[in-house]
Amino acid sequence: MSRKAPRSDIDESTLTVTHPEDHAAGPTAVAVSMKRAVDGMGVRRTARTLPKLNQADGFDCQGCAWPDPSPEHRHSAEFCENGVKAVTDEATLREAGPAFFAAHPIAELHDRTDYWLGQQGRITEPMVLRAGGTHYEPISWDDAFALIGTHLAVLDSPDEAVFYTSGKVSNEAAFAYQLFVRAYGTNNLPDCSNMCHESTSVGLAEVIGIGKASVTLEDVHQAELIVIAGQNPGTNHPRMLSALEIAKKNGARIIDINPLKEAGLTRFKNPQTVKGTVGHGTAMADLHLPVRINGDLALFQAIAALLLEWGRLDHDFIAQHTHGFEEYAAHLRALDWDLVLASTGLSREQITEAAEMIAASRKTVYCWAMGITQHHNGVANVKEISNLAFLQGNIGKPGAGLFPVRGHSNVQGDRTMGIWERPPAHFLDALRDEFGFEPPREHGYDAVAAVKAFRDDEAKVFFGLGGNFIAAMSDTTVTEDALRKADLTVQVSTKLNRSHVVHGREALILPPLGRSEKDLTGGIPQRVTVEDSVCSVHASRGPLEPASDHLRSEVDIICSVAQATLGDRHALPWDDFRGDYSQIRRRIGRMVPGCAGYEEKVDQPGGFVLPHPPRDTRTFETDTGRANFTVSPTEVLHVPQGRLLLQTMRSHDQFNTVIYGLDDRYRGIKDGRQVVFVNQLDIEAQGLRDGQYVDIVSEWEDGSTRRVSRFRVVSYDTPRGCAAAYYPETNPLISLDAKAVGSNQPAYKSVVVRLVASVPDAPATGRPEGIATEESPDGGDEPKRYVDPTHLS
Ligand SMILES: Nc1nc2c(c(=O)[nH]1)N[C@H]1C(S)=C(S)[C@@H](COP(=O)(O)OP(=O)(O)OC[C@H]3O[C@@H](n4cnc5c(=O)[nH]c(N)nc54)[C@H](O)[C@@H]3O)O[C@H]1N2
Ligand SMILES: Nc1nc2c(c(=O)[nH]1)N[C@H]1C(S)=C(S)[C@@H](COP(=O)(O)OP(=O)(O)OC[C@H]3O[C@@H](n4cnc5c(=O)[nH]c(N)nc54)[C@H](O)[C@@H]3O)O[C@H]1N2
Ligand code: SF4
Ligand SMILES: [Mo]
Repeated sequence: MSRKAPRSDIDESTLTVTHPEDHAAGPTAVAVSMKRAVDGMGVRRTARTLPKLNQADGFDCQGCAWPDPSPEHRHSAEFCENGVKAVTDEATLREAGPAFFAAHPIAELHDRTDYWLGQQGRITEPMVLRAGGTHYEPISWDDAFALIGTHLAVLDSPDEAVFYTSGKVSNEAAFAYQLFVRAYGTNNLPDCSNMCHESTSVGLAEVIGIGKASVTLEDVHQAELIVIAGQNPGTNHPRMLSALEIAKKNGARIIDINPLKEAGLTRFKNPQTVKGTVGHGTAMADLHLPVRINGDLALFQAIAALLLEWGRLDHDFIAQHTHGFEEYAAHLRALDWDLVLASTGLSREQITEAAEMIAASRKTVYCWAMGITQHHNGVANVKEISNLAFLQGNIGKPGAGLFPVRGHSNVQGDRTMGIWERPPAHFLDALRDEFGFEPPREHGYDAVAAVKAFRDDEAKVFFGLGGNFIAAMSDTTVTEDALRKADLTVQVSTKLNRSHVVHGREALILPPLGRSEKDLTGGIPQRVTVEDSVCSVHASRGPLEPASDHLRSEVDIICSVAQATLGDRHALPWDDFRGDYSQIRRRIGRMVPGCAGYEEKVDQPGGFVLPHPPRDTRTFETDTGRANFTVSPTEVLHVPQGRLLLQTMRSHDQFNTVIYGLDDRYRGIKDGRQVVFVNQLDIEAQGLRDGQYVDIVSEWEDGSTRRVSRFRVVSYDTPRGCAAAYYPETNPLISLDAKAVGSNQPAYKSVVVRLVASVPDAPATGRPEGIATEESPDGGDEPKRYVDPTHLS
C-alpha cells in the first residue's frame, strides 16, 4: 500500500542540530513566548489575553490539564511558554475564510502538512464539500445542520455513526453532546483519551475504583519524594516545574524515570524568580534512571521486591485497605533479576539507589504520562505503579498519591460528563431518570474500533467535536483509507488540519468560538466549566471578540445538530440549553456523580474539587472493596538483532498534531522535524553515521512492514537499543493492531523498527515527496513479539 501525501512543505535542509540544553525555561522561554504572542496576535490582543489566562475571572489555558494554584496563590503571569503558544494559535489574526478555500482546491490542501494547514489561520465560516466537489464552499449553518440530520436519519442503525471528541471541549458542550448522541441511539463516543490515558483509566479503575489522580496540587508541594515516570513536563506540563520547585524548597527529592534526560527534569530556571532569571535555577531530578523503552514494569517490580526484602512496608495500610498482597509478594520473591536488568537496561545499583530513596520517603507522589500508557502493557504499567504505592500506603494521605498527569486541558472533564464509549450502567440510569428516555446500553466503538468500523463498511458518518482524529491515530494509511469510505465527515474545528482534507463523500467544517473568545450565545454572556488533572472544576470566560461574526459556540452547534437530527424526540431542552448554559449545569448537578450543586459551586473563585473516595477517605470502590494488588508477568519486549525500539513523542514546538514551529530547543533541534534520535553505539553498530538520512521501517507480527522516509539520524543520549522520533510524522509506522491489552490504546511508544539508508542521502527540501507505506514481508529475521522470559537470549 502506498500513498502520495502529504508532500513535505517543510524544508528540512536547513535543519541544524546542537547540544541539548541542560535546563528548561529561563529568560529564553519568556522571549520566545512574547515573540510568538506578538507575531501571532499583535500587541493589543496579547495585552488583552495573557493577563486573563488561568485567572479566576479569566479563561482556562487551552494547553495542558495542569492544575492552577488556589486563587490567592496565583501569579499575575500564571502561564508558561507553551500556554502562550496555545493561546496564540487560537487567537491568531490570520483567517482561513471562503476566499482561502476558493483559492485552494482540496487536492492541493491534501498535499500540505499539518504544519502548513495549521498556519493558515482561523476558519471563519461553515464550509461544505459536495460529493465530487473540488473545493470547500460556504454553507449556511441551517443548511449544514440539515445536511447532518438527513445523513443521520437514513442510516440503518444509529451505530453506523461515530461521534469523536477531543479534550478541549467544555463540560457544557460535552454534556449536551453525549446526551444528543445517546438520545440518537448509540454509545459510539470515542475520544482522544482512548489514545492518551485510557490505560490509566482502565488500570486505576481496577485497583482503586476510580480512574483519576488521587492528589491535590498541595500534595505535590508537600511530598518528600516525587517519582516522575514517562513524562516530559518541561515541554508538556511546564507549570509543573513551578510545583516541583516548591516541593524541592520544602525538601522533596525527585526520581526521573525516562530513556531521555529531558531538560525540564534536569534544571528549572523559573522566570518569575531572580534565581531563575540570572542565576542557575533549581536542580530538579536527584536521580535519573535512563530506563530502556518499555522497561518500567520490570523496574517497578524490582523496586517493590527490594522494599519487600527490606521490610519497608506500611503493614497497617496493607492489612486494613488492600487485597491480594500475598500473591503479589510471592511474585516479587520469585522475581528474575536477569530479566529485570535486560528489560530495564539499568544496573542493580541504580535500581537499589531508587529503592533506597523510595524506602526513606514517608510520603511519595507517583506521576506518569504517555511513556507509561502508550505500550502493549500500558495497563499493567499503571497497576504496577499502584502496587508500589500501596506497599507504603502512599495513597489517601497528605503529600502522597497517584498522579496520572492528563494531556488536553479538559479531557478529564469530558469523561466526567459522560464522553465514554463504555459508560457505566449507573450513569445511563441517571440519564434515563433525568431525561425520560432509555439510552442505549451496548458499548460503542473506541478510537481503534472506530477506524476498523469505517474500514469494514460498518460505519458511515464521522462527527468530530474538535481534534484531528486522522493524524492523531495510528496507522495513518489505514486510517485515511477507512475515513475516505465515509458518506459524511463533519469536523467542528477552529483550525484547518489533516482531518479536513482526508474526507468522506461529503464533508463539513463547522467553526466554533475558541475558549479565548466572548460567548454571547442566547444574547447573554455565557461561561463554561472545565476539570483539570486533580479533579478541580472551575469556570472559564474568554475576553476577546470572536475571530468572525459567523462563529457559533460548541454548545450552540451541538444543540442545533441535535434539533436537526432528533426534532422534538424525547422532548429534550435544546433551546433552554442554548439560551443559558446554567440550564445545562443544573442538569449536570442533578445527575453527574459528585456534581451536586454544580452551578453554585463553580461560582466560587477557583471552583471546587470533585470527590475522590481513595483520596478523601481511603475508600476503594473496587470489586473487593479494597485497593487491589495485582500480579502482572514480567514480560520483556524482545527486539530482534539489528532492530531498535522506537518511541514517538512531542517536540517543544507542537501541541499534538498542531505544529507551532520547527524547533525543539531543549533537545537541540532547530528548523526541522524529521529526525530520529539514536544512541551513538547503535548508529555505529548499524553501519550508519550521525547526520545521515534514513528511512524508518517498522516490522509487524503478520509480516507486514511500514515505512517513513528521510529522517536525519541524530546521535543522542538514549539507552542502547532505543530510538525516538516525533509524532504525528511517524504514525504511518504504527499498526492499528499495536495496542495496549485491556485498554485498546495504540502502543505509540514501543515500535520495533530498523533504519535503512535513504536514497538519496538527503533531507526533504519542501518539494513534493511521498511518504510510502508498504505491506509486503521483507525478510526481517523475526517479527515483533513479547517473549516468555525463558526464551530470552
Ligand atoms: N506543549 C505541549 N503540551 C502538551 C502536549 C503537546 O503536544 N505539547 N500534549 C498534551 C497531551 S494530549 C498529553 S497526553 C501530554 C503528553 O505529555 P508527555 O507524556 O510528557 O508527552 P510525550 O512527549 O509523548 O512523552 C513523554 C515522555 O515519555 C518518555 N518515554 C517514552 N517511552 C518511555 C518508556 O517506555 N518509559 C518511560 N519511563 N518513559 C518513556 C519520553 O522520553 C518522553 O520524555 O502533554 C499535553 N501537553
Ligand atoms: N504517534 C503518536 N500518536 C499520538 C500520540 C503520541 O504520543 N504518539 N499521542 C496521542 C494523544 S496523547 C492524544 S491526546 C491524541 C490527540 O488527538 P486530538 O485531540 O484529536 O488532536 P489535536 O492535535 O489535539 O487536535 C488539534 C485540532 O483541534 C482543533 N481545535 C483546537 N482547539 C479547538 C477548540 O477549542 N474547539 C474545537 N472544536 N476544535 C479545536 C483544531 O482544528 C486543531 O487542528 O494524539 C494521540 N496520537
Ligand atoms: S502548564 Fe499547561 S495549562 Fe499551564 S499555562 Fe502551560 S500549557 Fe497552559
Ligand atoms: Mo493526550
